[in-house]
Amino acid sequence: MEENDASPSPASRAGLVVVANRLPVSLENRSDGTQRWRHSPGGLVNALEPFLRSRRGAWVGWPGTTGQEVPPLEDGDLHLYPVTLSADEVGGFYEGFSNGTLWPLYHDVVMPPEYHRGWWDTYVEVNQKFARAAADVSAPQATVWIQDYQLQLVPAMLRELRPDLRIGFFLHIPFPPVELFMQLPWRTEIVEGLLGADLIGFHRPGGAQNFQWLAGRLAGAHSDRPPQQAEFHRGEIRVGDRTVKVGAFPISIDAGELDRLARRPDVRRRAEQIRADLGHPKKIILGVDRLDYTKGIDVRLRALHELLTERRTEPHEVTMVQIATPSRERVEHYTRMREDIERTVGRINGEFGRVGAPVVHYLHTSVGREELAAFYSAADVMLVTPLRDGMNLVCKEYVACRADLSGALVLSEFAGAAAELTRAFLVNPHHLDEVKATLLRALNVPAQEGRQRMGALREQVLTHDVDHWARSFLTALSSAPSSRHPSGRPPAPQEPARHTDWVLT
Ligand code: GDG
Repeated sequence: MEENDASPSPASRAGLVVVANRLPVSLENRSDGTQRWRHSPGGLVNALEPFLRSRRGAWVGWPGTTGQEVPPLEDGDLHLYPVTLSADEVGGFYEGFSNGTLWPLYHDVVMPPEYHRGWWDTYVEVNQKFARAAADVSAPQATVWIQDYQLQLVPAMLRELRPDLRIGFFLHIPFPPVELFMQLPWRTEIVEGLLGADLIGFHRPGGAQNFQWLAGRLAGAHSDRPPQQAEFHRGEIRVGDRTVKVGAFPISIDAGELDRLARRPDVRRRAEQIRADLGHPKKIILGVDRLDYTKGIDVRLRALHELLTERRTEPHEVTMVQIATPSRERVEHYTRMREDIERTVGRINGEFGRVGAPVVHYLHTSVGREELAAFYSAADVMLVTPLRDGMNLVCKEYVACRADLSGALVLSEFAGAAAELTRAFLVNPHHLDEVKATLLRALNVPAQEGRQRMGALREQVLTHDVDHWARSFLTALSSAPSSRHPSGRPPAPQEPARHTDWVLT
């Protein structure tokens, strides 16, 4: 990567800009005092980076270190524009308001959200920083695509700074039911922040509907204007002289790339090696998640524990691998959840494991992409049991790795992906007996039924990939009515979308 000393000159400003909490790379301080950039894994990065790179765009985000000015840099075809944050800002904005307030609130309050005025103040200040950075890096009339719950105030702040821009916002997590959102002391500010966009995208139509209703109720509520300022119609919200489009755009993965990766001979050999290392069990069950309380890792462990206790399955027949990628380790709910999960793993292995043959292999680590594809290829049953998940990319990744149509997917009804992957073994993760029965069905599915199910799942995943998602969003954004573009219409995406079946609610 090449580093530049200065902020971007007008010539190097980008026509397509992604603004996200994190850059697709992190700057790491090493023990020898040197620094290095590392690619950071995660749903959002996996989804957007290839798309943006192919369009020579810019990415604005936090580089992962605190209190250190990091100059803009070029990473091949991608222009990276770091936003510097202090340790206090990370504490209040990221660990506090984003992950201690918004994350649990938007995930059905599966943990109690905390409301602190100090966190909110920092969230406002940091959103302002991101808005200024996006204003600096965007070419005249550029398209700016703001990502996710950490940056919900940026659309309105950016519109204030740069009314010439075309602004899109996509929420990667669920938008909550109205009665839960109404708990938020700063609900009006959040709704008004989002309404600065020309297009607001959600994974599911339900999220878009919830937002539309709230916009009608809350926009303008703190001003002298009469309440109910925003009027909404199907897929559109009128705010003063502007029209904001709202829609559902279910995100996906680079399915073709993963399909090819999983077919590679070295990845297949590694999958066989994993089976051998596990002692050639009859069935391998796999879980892959960020270690997060929304993902229902505890649910699947409890289900397995009860099935073993009731002798409905035998320890020599099944082996479970749980890859739990470290996540948000400074947030209190996460430390407690990790202790609970690790206690349950220890209990299962203590009661049912043998020397050299634990029942659950628990890896608290992040593995490389090829290794992950090998695990997906080795697993007979993939267990995806979130209590609530905006979409969930892991289940789609598993399907993309099953070219021979083997394998079975158990999927929570509360993941956004369940609306598309209807031939999975769908399950209510709050109903433990149902999880147990469904896991047994998946472990014992007749070969022909299994192949039919996997064939249907692959059809959906391979034809609705991340490229399709991004194009659908940008096409909708380019056609969204815009009130203040002084020099005419903003540029359309470089190529026409292959599909435009995005859903208006
Ligand atoms: C948010 C929303 C939505 C995980 N462990 C490793 C690894 N991963 C990769 C997976 C997958 C990604 O991380 C996780 O994506 P998910 O979608 O499952 O979940 P979140 O991180 O919570 O993502 C979610 C998503 O945003 C996109 O909109 O679907 O609902 O919560 O890609 O493969 N990758 C590697 N090693 C690991 O150990 N290489």
